[in-house]
Amino acid sequence: MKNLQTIVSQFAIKGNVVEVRPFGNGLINDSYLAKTEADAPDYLLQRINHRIFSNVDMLQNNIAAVTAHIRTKLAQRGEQDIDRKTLTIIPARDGKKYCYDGENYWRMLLFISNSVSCEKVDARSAGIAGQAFGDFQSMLADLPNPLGEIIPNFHNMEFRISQLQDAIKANPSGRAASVQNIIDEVESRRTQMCRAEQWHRDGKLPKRVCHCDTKVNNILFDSEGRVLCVIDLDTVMPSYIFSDVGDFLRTSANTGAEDDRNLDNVNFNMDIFRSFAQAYLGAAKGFLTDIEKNNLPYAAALFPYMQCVRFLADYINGDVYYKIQYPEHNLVRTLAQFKLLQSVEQNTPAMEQFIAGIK
Ligand code: GN1
Ligand code: MG
Repeated sequence: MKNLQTIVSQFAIKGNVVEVRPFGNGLINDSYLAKTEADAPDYLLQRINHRIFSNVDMLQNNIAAVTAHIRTKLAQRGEQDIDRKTLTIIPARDGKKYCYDGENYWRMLLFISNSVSCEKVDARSAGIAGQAFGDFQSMLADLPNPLGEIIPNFHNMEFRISQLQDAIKANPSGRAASVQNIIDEVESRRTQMCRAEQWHRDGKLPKRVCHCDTKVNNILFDSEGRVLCVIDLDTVMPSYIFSDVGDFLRTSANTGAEDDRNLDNVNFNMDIFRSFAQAYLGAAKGFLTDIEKNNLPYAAALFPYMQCVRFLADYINGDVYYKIQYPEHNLVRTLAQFKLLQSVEQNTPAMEQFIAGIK
């Protein structure tokens, strides 16, 4: 890997960089904070994971389109301090939105100063997140040109099922027979869970600009706990709004861990659902259709189901996609996601009632 200072010098930044050091704990890209002298801004240098994001032009063009649009919206609203309320791509000196050093792809962002993120969700922060992700989708609802689908079929349930079927057929690990029960559980819900794709084909359900990685730690807050902006825009792409609702609830409304061995820990937290859903619907009501609004409970089920299918396929494939910490890790994850799904199913009538009561 080239010297980091040399890479930094490829970008059109202001000020003298005095230090470049590793920053944050992202699992996909590597991030470095480039600190400058005096009052010049600091920067975030990132090495792009080219194995996952193979089309770097599309990746950076998507992010540029999204952030430019948000910037315009914020200015129209009369917001101050816009550089801390959306990401800013710093171009390379040759004008490109990234730089290639012969081995790695790099990008530079303006560093958002004095910000914090939150890791644990309670009912209050779930409401803040619902508002933030709803507002994010809302600002992008009239983006003029379609974004590239950076990971094709990322949240396409039919595609994820076909990957599972391929895994079962090939059965490279020889594990398929041992997980027949859970395969049957998946199969019995298939048509119901694939209905988003069917609605889309029937022209009833639109794709919109979605974030597609709505973990709570992808929101930055200022020191007073107010939302600054939504970050980690790598997976922003056209999807059903269910992606952002469903993956937030999957990660935040689970009372246990994604890979909990003790299934008694894993339940769906309705307080978090209510708080998130109310705030999200408030922020997104300007563009949501009835089919989208009424199916938030379906979104809550779809994502544990999809993740169960993805972990199960990887288990049968012999653990080729997700990093594992022990041999049965993907099976443990599969069962924990399935337990979460069952808890969501039990809570579905209550969720539907709650949604129907929101005007
Ligand atoms: C991966 O690495 P992370 O947590 O950002 C995966 C998500 C899954 C998640 C499950 C590109 O995301 O889709 O929901 O693991 N990202 C990709 O933990 O496959
Ligand atoms: Mg991510």
